[in-house]
Amino acid sequence: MANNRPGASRAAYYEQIARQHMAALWESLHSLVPKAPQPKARPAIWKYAQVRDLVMEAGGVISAEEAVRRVLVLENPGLPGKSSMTPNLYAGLQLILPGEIAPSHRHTQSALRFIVEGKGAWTAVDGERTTMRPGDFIITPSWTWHDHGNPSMEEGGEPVVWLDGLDIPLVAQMDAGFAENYPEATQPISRPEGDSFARFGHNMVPMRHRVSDPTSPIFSYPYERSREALDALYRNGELDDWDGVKLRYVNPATGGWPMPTIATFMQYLPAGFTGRAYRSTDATVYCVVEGTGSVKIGSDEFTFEPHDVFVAPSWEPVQLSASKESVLFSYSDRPVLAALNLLREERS
Ligand code: GTQ
Repeated sequence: MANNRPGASRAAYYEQIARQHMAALWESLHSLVPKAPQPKARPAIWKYAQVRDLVMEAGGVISAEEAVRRVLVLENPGLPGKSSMTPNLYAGLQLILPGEIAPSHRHTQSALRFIVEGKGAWTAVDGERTTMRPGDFIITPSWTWHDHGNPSMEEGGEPVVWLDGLDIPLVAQMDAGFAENYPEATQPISRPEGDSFARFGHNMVPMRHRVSDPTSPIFSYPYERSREALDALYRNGELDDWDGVKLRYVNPATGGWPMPTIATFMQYLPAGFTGRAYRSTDATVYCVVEGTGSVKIGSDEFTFEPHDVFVAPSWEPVQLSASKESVLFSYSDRPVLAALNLLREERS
């Protein structure tokens, strides 16, 4: 048999095999097994100044109760229709107005909340509420009941916006999504606010604590504490050429990542800092807390201001610069890459 059939004949052959649900690997081998990551996700930024009004307008479009979660999904322009920021991670801006409740439910997807604007709203997890303040990092572990609420205007409630980070695309890829609604709007409160922080937030853990859960037992990491640590380290002369001063959040019971599928970080860049280029196979979503500057991601360059959200896909070099002293929160799928021995990084 001749092994170099003309194109038309090859095409006919491909049609024949397609009818049997088969395909010619040799046509796609190079893209199925690339020499280096070829992310479909693109570097992108959401300027808060451009989206804030639209987020607030959502409050007039639908109530939190009807929406269940009133969120504008940030969709990577390279992943249209996928509700994804990166292949594994989701991002969205959630709004809760004074007096509203986002009803209790649970799902196998893990969630983080990074508070962007407004204070005083609460989220309840496992019978405990925590109050939100800008810059706080809050965890909703997989399969835990959670509801969000906001005191009424009379009680001093104000609109609160946070960035939701979830492993929705990863869980969908695994076909491992389960969810259910709680029979009431809010779950019963069984522990006073601050209980989990008292147990796990002070470099101590209860005497007979056994690690039975991969997610951190702390569910709120207050900004004040993280900011203070970064500040002290900078004053003490800690400054990495790539990262500035960068800390990762930990599960205090294990020293590992705070969530099984998502790593979180906070970093400080002094005014005038220009970082060197870094790339890694985890894809990272950044949220600017303080300051202004610019970031080069691959061949794109964006300027950033407080509350902007930007994304660095896998293996795109990232270079951060700060014109004013800046604080950046970020999250990535690093625990997944690391667990599967697929984490590679390069500091150049
Ligand atoms: O707050 O539980 O942005 O279930 C997407 C799915 C938020 C939430 C999102 C969710 C939630």
